[in-house]
Amino acid sequence: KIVGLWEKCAVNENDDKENFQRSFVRHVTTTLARSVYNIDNFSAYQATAHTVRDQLIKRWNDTQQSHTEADPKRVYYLSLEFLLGRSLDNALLNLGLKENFGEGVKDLGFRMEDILDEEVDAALGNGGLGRLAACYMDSLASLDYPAWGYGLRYTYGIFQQRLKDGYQVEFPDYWLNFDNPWELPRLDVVVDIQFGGSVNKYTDEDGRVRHVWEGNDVIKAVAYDVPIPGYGTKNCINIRLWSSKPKRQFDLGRFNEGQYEQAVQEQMQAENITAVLYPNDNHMVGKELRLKQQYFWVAASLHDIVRRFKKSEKPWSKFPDQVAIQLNDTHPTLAIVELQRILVDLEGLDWDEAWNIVTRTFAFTNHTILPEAMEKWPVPMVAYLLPRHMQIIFDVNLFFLQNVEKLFPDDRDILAKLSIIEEATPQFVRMAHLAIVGSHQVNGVAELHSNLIKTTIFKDFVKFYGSEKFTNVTNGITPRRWLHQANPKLGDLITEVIGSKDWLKDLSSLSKLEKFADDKEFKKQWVTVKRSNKVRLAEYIKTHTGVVVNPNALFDIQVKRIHEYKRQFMNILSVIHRYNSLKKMSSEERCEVVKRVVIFGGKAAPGYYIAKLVIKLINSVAEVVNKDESIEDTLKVVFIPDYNVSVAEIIIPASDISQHISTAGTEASGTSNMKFVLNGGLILGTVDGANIEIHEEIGDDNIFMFGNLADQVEDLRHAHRYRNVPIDPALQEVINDIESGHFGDSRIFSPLINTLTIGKDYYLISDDFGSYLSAQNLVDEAYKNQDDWTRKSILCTARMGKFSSDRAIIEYANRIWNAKPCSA
Ligand code: 26Q
Repeated sequence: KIVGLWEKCAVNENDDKENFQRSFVRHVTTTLARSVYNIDNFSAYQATAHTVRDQLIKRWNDTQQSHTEADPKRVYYLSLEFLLGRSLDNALLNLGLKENFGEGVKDLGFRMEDILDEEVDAALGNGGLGRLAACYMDSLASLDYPAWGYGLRYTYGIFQQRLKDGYQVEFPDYWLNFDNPWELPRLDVVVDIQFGGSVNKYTDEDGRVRHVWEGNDVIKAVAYDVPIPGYGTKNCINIRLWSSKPKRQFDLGRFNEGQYEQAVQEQMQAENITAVLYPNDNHMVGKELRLKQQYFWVAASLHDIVRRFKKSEKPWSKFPDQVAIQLNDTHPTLAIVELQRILVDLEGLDWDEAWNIVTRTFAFTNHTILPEAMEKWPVPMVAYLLPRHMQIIFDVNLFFLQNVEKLFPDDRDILAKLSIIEEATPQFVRMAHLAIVGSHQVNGVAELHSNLIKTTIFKDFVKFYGSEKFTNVTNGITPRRWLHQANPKLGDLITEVIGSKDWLKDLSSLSKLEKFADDKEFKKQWVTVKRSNKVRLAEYIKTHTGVVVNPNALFDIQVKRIHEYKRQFMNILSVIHRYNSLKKMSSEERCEVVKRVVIFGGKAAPGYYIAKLVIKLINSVAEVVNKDESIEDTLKVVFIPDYNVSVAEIIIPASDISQHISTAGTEASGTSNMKFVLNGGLILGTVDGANIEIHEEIGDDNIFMFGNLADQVEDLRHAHRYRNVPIDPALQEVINDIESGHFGDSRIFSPLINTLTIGKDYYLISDDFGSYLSAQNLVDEAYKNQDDWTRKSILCTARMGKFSSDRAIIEYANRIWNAKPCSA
C-alpha cells in the first residue's frame, strides 16, 4: 500500500509545455523566493535549470538503483579535470526537452538564447585532457555504460583571461558565486583522508608483519554529485567531485585562549586542498599542494569504489571482474599504490595476490611525450606526506626490477632506465613508470602518438613487457555538444537531408551526406548555414574586441592553449608576412586577393613567460594591421579573450580554415581539429596527432598539410645545435620587420625572437616556414573556387564518423575494460 502511494506521488513529469511552466513558476516563487512579476534573465535561467535538475535527479536515481540491482562491472574514470562548460542547453537537448521548454519560456516573456547565455561555464580543466573527459562522460551515459567519473570540486576553475595593453591578465574564476543547480551536495558521503605521520609495524596472529599508517593530519572529503544525462536514453550517470573540509570547524582550545586566527587556521588549510585548479597545461609543476590534491582525490575515490564493491559481498579475487579504473594521465597514479595499501594493510591480503588484483584493475592513458610534462615527485616529499605509500612504491619497484633482472641478467643499464625511482639527488618517483607497472594496458590517444610512445619514452618497457601491453585508442568528441548543440542549424539541415537523427547516436551515418556534395540546392543551404554562423561570430567579435570583421572574408582560426609547441608564434609571423605582401601590392592586385580574418584565442599558463609574449605580439600586430586603411579589409587580426568551452561553441561552427600546426610529434592527438572538421571547416595542419587520421578519412583534396615529419625532427634539432643552419629568408624578413619597431618597442619581443636564434629554434619554425607559406597560398587559391570549397566542406563533415567519442568509448569498453552496457 505504501509503495503504491509512493509511486502515485512520484508521477510528476515536467516534459510538456504546461507542466514546465508550472514548475518554472514554482521555482521562481519558492526556490528563488522571487515575485513572478519581477524576474530577470538570470532568475529565468535558474528557474529553468532547477526544473531540468528535477528531471535529472529522477533519472539519476533510477539509473543508480538499476545498477545496484544488476551489479554489473563498473567503469571508473579518474580525471583531475572535467571541462564540462555549460549544462543547461546540453541537458535540454539530451533529454529532448528543448522545444517544449523553449516555447514555455517564450510564453512567459523570455528568449531561450538569453536564458542559456546566463550560465557560467564549469571550467574545471585546462584544455584537451579535461574536455576529453567531459566528452567521454557524455558517451558513457549515451551508450548506457555503468560508469562513474571521479574528480575534484575546485572552488576556482581555470582563471578568466582579460587583456590589458595587449597582455594577458588573470582573474579568479569564482564560479560558485551563485548557486550551482548542476550539483547535488552529498553531505552524508564523507571520507576521512590522512596525511603525514608515521608507519608502525606489528606481527599479527598468523606471524605476518603488518603495517599501520598513523597520519598526523586528517581532512574530510565531501562528495558533490554531477549528473550526466545520456542522449536518447533514460540513463543518467554521475561524476563525483570531492571537496575538502576541515575535520573540525575550529580549535576550541585556541579559541578559548583568545587566539582566534590560529583557531580557524586549520580549517583554512584543509579548504585549501580543493581551492584551485592548477592552470598548467602540458607542464608539470612540483608543488606540494598539487601532490596533496592528487592523494586527497585518489584516496576518497578508492574508498568509495571499494565500499561499493564490498556491498556485493564478492571475494576480493572478483574485484577486477567488477571494477575497471581508467587513469586519465599520470595524475591519479597514486590510486595504484592506495589500492595495494588497502588490500595488504587494511584487508590483510598477501602482497602478490593484492598486486595481481591491482594490475588487473587499472589501465593508463598517456596524453603527452613532452619531457617538461612528465610527472615526477621528490622522494622526500612523498615520504613526508605519504610515508606508507613511499614504502609500497619502493617495494613495487624492487619486485619489478627483480623481474627485469631475470629477463635481462647482465643489463644494468635497463634497470636504471626502467626503474620507478630516478636515482638523482634527491631521488624522484617517476609517475609514468609507476602507472605502467601498475596497469594491464597503456594507451596513447592517436595512432602516431601511440607508436611514438612505444619507440621513444616507453621503448624499454616494450622490451620487457612486449608490445601487447601498449595500444592505441584514438580520441573522439561528442557530436551531441559539438554539432547538435553548437551548430543547431547545421544539425537540422543534416537531419532533414538524411531523413533521420541517427547520426546523433551513430556518427558514421553522416556518410549519407556524400551524395549531396554536388547537389546545388543542398550546397546553397550549406553555405547559408556557414554564413549565418560567421555572422554570429562577427557579432561576438564586435562585442568582445570592438573589431569589425567582414563575414564574407575567409575565417582562419587558431584557438587552443598558447604553447610554444603549438606554434601560434609561427602563425602570427606568417600574418606579418601576409601583411607585408599586401602592402607591396597595387590596389588592382589587392582586389584579387582573398580577404582574411585571422582569429586567435587561448590562455597561457600564468607563469609561462614566452607564451604570454606571443599573446602580446598577436595583439600588437592586430593593432597595426586593423587600423591600416591602405590594405582595406583584406586582412584583419583578432585575439578573442577568455577562450573557453562556451566561446568554442560559437567559434568552431564559423571556421573556413582552422590551424593545427604543432611541430610534428608533439601534439599527442588534438581534439579541436575534429570539432572544426565535423562542422564543415577545413584544416591547415602538420603531419601530427589526429590530423593524420583525419587526413586518412577525408582524403587529400580536403585538407592542407605541410611541414617536416615526426621522424625528421630529431635530425633537424641536431642540425640547429651543431651546424649553422641559415634561417628561412622569408622568416628573416619578418623578424627584421619586428625588430625595426613596426609593431611597437621591439625590445619587448626579443626574448621571443631569441627562441629562434639563441634557443636553436627547438620547435622548428624556420624549417617549416616555407612549406607553411606555400600551404597558405593553396588555401587562398582553393577558397577562390567557392563552389568547390563548399563541396570540400560537405565531404569533410560526411567523413568524420570515426571521430565520435562513442567509437572511442566502445573501443575502451571492449579492448581495455571488458565492460558491457547496462540500461535502466
Ligand atoms: C601535471 C602535473 C602538475 C600540474 C599540472 C599537470 C598537468 C595538467 C594538465 C599536465 C598535463 C595537463 C594536460 C594535458 C593535456 O591536455 N594534454 C592533451 O590531451 C588531449 C587529449 O588526449 C590531446 O588531444 C592533446 O594533444 C594533449 O596535449
